[in-house]
Amino acid sequence: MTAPSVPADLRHPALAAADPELAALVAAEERLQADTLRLIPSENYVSAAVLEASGTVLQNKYSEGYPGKRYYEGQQIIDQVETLTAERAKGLFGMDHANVQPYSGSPANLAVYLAFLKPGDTVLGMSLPMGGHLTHGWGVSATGTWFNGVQYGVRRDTGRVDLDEVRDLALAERPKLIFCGGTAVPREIDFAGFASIAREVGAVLVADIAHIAGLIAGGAHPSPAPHVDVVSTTTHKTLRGPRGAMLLSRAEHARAIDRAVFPGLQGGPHNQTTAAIGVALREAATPDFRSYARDVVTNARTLGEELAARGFDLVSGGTDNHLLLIDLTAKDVPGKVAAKALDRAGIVVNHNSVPYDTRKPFDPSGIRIGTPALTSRGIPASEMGTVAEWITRVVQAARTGDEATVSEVRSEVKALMDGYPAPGLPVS
Ligand code: DSN
Repeated sequence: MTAPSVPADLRHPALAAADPELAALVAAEERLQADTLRLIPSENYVSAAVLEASGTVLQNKYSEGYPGKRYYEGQQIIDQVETLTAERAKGLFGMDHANVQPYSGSPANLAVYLAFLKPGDTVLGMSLPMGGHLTHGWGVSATGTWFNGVQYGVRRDTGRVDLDEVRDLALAERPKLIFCGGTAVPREIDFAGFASIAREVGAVLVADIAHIAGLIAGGAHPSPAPHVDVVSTTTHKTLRGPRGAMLLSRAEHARAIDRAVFPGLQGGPHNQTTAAIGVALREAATPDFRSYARDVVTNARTLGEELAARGFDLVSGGTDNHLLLIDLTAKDVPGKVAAKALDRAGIVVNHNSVPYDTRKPFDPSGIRIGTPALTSRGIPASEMGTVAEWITRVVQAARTGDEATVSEVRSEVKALMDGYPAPGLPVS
């Protein structure tokens, strides 16, 4: 992917003419994304083609229902857009059925509950502070309020999921639904191991692959397809598509999933997003994307080694995927203080709870970082030592209040970013 060399203020002429105030904000965000080292593992840069598809006239159409069975007329083209995108999703992920209408990951997961559970039924998922997602049955989420959420975690000594513990919980609680996957899981997910437990207790197994969908598509993480009943994923993380989601399933669950998404939860699908998902799926089926997925993992692994060599405490000791979870307790800096200092230095991460955290979720002990976005810029593993050194200097500066170092790093970050233009963004 190459970045267009159009100045930011000329890229959206109609917007600039109609609403200069918002156009200026868009241009400023473009500048920010161009100039900073974006390490939030759930973020990425989409291609110019995905951006274009997201802003098309497809957004003008209502199309409640599914191809061939709509509640509105005029679907000659929209049906084709949705069918093409769903076929690409099925092919790429090797599942029988694809629903490409969920608005995002949380609605997609809620649709899974609606498809298979009644209020009060038991769901087994990874707990949020251990790396899971709100919608895997965590208390403050609707999924932990309307359903009986039972949660597994990671072992204190390894930082990894213990399938014996998951099995014991499943046998004791007899969940109807089991989620595997999460939002702060640096290690490979054992889909076969979870499937064996789900079979034993008669539960529906859902793989939430939102974070690793691009790695799976690119062959850099094992696929859940042979093992699970349902796959839930967002489309905008490692998969590098627009903000959206998909539910894939075995044929026998297709009707339940479709009915849960519409009319169960949603109205009209966002057709411009569907098209952009289709574009991203086409991109993800290319050899270039396979290289990208491999490079994401190589970069994360290398960055992890460089950070560990500088005394950082990585949850589980490292990573198998795109993500690193770092416990800053030994560095004597709270995660949020470090994350804010890194942000001032042009390195964008998020503060994050670590397993068994003694601090509160809004002021936790850790930070979470990942390599999908920097790899989309083509930044190679040979630069990960530099990135680790910046993080080391800024975390130290955060502890001592050394703003001069923070500013110094910001200039160095900008210089490196100028050498690696980001997809879809202006280069000047
Ligand atoms: N908010 C997403 C993340 O950052 O991982 C999960 O939904």
